[in-house]
Amino acid sequence: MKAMIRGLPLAVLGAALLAALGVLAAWWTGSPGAGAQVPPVIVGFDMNPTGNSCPDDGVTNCTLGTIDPCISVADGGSFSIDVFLEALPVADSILCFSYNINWGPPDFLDINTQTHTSTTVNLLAQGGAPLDMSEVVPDATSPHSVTVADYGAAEYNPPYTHGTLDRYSVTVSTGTAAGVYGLTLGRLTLGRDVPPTGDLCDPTGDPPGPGCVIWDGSFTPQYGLVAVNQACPGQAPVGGIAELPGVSDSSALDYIALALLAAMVLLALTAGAWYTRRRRLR
Ligand SMILES: [Ca+2]
Ligand SMILES: [Ca+2]
Repeated sequence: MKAMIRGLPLAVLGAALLAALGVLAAWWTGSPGAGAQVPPVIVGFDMNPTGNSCPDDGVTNCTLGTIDPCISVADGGSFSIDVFLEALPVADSILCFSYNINWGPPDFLDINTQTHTSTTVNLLAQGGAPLDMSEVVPDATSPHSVTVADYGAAEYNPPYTHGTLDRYSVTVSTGTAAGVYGLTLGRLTLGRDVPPTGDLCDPTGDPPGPGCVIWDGSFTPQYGLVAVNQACPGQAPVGGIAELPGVSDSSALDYIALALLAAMVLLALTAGAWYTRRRRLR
């Protein structure tokens, strides 16, 4: 019995050290909360383009301001929106992009103008054979189909990790009933020239590529909202990469793992000191 009691601190010390090593190994090797997780590419609507700009100098990253989930506007009113990109892999090679903007019913929106240049992926300003096959504007009927491609060689992206993909000016149809309406993005693909990894945002492609997170009217929380003749629902705008879904969660798990590790080490040191003191007293 005495030997068992005397052995207890050693057992506690060993268990604590093993537990600490286990936590450290789990954290290091990429179990949930691994620090090495690659953030997903985010594509979505910013309902107020203020602060979004791309210098297009081939060096300076684009600027992405606050991502506004909603705009409040009277029927008949006009405003601009951006389709934005966040967490684009550096030095990727986007050769084309395509998507649909969907709205309604009701058919509450007209798209007046579209701009596919001065953006993060400025294919139309690159060499080769750029081609804009997007639906013409004005476009008064959903969906609005966008396809921009470079049929020449791929030019690798400048070190742009975020910014805008396109900008639109739109008008809410006169007589639209008061309500909150959402825009959604469909058939989104960022075609790349780096086989066999597949196209970005296209998990069903051949080969399948990594999917993207789409911040639109179907996302939780909702983005791409147009509040007609009423205020936007209570929803605070968020800014840039700090709000990347998944990243903050994994960071939180990393912190929990580190805290557990610290607690285990402290326990091990305490047990060790107690055991040493007991041996000295004997
Ligand atoms: Ca904005
Ligand atoms: Ca259309």
